[in-house]
Amino acid sequence: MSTAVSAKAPKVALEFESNDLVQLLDPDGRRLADSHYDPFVADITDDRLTALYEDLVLVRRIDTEAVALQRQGELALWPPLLGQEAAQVGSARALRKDDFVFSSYRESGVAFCRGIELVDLARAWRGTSASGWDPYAVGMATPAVIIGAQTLHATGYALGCVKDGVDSVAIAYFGDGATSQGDVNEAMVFAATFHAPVIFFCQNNQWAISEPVSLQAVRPIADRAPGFGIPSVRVDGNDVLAVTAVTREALERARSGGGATFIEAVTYRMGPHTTSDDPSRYVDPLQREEWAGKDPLARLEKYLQLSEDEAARIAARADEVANDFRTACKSIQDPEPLSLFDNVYATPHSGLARQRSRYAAYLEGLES
Ligand SMILES: Cc1ncc(C[n+]2csc(CCOP(=O)(O)OP(=O)(O)O)c2C)c(N)n1
Ligand SMILES: [Mg+2]
Repeated sequence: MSTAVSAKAPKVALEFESNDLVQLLDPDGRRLADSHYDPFVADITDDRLTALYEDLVLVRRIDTEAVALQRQGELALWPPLLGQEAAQVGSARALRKDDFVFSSYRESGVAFCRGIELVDLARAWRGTSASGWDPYAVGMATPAVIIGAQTLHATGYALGCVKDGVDSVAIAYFGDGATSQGDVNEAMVFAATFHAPVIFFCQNNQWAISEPVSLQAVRPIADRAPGFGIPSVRVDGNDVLAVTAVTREALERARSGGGATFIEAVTYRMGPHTTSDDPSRYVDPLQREEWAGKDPLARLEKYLQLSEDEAARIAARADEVANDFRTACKSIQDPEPLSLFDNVYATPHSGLARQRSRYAAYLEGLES
């Protein structure tokens, strides 16, 4: 008799509180009081909040432009962040310059906040460079496409900070799907036992390509961290103020010797996994519509009630940034094909030299 169980339906329905999110700005733009988290954002006046709103608008505009550039053949691929702007901006803007980011492929909003040049952001996605920027110049490693690997890098970097006697913090960005990877769990064991000043920032966007989060977790993902000895918090990932507050708390803990924190930013991937994906084949339109009502930009618009002039200034700035991005992207030169072999190993390698000469012969054959 078959004993196969469906992965989609857990045998025992587990009840848990799903309303336990830290939220300071609700979807209707109402400011909610929170005696624990309010002090962490006491300095964020409406002016500072407007600056965060501008970041959200610019990041969304860059993302929309990138999707258009991919559709026009100017980029090979793009992983959209639509819907996840607040999770990325709120956390990245809380960091210091000397903190260090280890991200996945979807964190172009974090990259923007770290000051990465838009042209450098476009290189890898245009397929003209293996990576885009000098990590040490901006305090952000180039994106890891191997799911979860960057959590190990972040933990190792954080331990290095302790050894160097500095109070910089490492932050690893990864998705809900990544929490099923061994690497993420191994990183948490290491971070907990060695008190590493690292933040595990999980953007639970409800999807790992076409797999819903219910196939990764039957309880909230944040609940796992305490089992490793790491405090965790679930935050409304579409609330830029709440994300800033929980990230600041985690940074403070890490800098003062309190070790790691796990943040689950609950959000939604409003677009496809990448521009190669067709989510209409698996996303329930009603679920997407429900999340559209929790949009991270709309709630700030309702709260801030910007003047027409201010809104127009931000919109014009977004157009300008998108235009610069497009121009920079189209100006990227194709590299010499053989440069592909340049940075594979630090020291020459006979096997690679053989591959290089074979490829050179192949290219010559194309010319004749
Ligand atoms: C080690 C590894 N396994 C599988 C893949 C293929 N893959 C690419 S993206 C992805 C889903 C990741 O989902 P999640 O961690 O939730 O991040 P999101 O794409 O939602 O930001 C998978 C399985 C990979 N890149 N690396
Ligand atoms: Mg995901």
